[in-house]
Amino acid sequence: MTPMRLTAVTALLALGVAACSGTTKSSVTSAPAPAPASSSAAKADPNAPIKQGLKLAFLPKAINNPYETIVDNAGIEAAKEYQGEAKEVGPSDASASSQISYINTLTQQGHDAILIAANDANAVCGPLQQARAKGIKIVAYDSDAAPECRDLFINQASSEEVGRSQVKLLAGMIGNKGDIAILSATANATNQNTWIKFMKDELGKPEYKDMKLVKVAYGDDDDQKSFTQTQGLMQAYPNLKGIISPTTVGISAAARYISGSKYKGKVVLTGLGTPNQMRQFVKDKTVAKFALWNPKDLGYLASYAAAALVSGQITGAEGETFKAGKLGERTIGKQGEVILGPPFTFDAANIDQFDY
Ligand code: RAM
Repeated sequence: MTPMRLTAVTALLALGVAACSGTTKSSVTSAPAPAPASSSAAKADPNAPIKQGLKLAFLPKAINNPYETIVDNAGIEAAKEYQGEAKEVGPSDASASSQISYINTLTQQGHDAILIAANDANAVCGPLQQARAKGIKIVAYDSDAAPECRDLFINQASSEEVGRSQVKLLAGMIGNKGDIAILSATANATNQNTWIKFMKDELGKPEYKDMKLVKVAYGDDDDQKSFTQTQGLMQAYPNLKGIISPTTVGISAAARYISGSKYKGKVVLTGLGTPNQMRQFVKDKTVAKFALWNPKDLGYLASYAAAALVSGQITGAEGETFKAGKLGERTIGKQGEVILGPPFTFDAANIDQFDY
């Protein structure tokens, strides 16, 4: 953070403290409303250099989620390429309100940007708005916050493509026929809920008329809960033919359960997983195919996008472009969304080529 920014933030903080001491409850609620990203008064300067010494913080859904760790570590490494500093802080569970206190602390510490995989699109909105009012840029990645509360959303893949391709993947393995279930993350997760919406839409097509979605279960991106939920699905739906688990935590827990049960070879499991977590279940034939993107690239892209925002290369408006290091030039789409790329399908033939 530059000295000028620091002074401004310090002054704002001092003002905030002064305003808070001795105020009534009602007067505390009048935080200034920041302008939405698209109406930003600042003009983008694509040739502006990346500012030196940027301070970024990654706030994942939960710090003990191996997927989020890969993403954030890659973002932290990327910051070194442009002489910035990045760190990861976050809650140990992915519940709706678990990130709020972290946002407040990061705001007080005066970071240049907060990057967040939101556990709940709306629960984090107020605190994020307060951060923006202090000049902090907000980049959502992996799981979006409400668009009016962030400057950009770095999406790992087109949400529609993820949702529809997951159904196609499972349908291909069960001959488009039978009862199926979804084992999701938390009930509030923006990314999973968007994918599930497209899965349901895909399932409405005539070619899937013999496939029936009997249940959407939630493992809360908690390994043990996901394991137990899988067990519960098997018991409640004896005719189950397939499960889609669009969460790396869910699919690995479900695979672990199935691999040691009588359902191995009978119930087809697919979803989104990391090759390193899924390798043993592909090798032991519990799982034939699943999908993902490169989580390292997601963190890398988010890191560069935050740096471009803070440096004024972009403001978050549709059509602006920025250079994301080794990933090349990227363009901002509608509603501040930047898409990493298409999902990739892993199977026994290719899984050993990947190490993440
Ligand atoms: C889990 C999380 C994350 C999601 C991946 C696929 O790790 O829910 O948000 O993107 O799965």
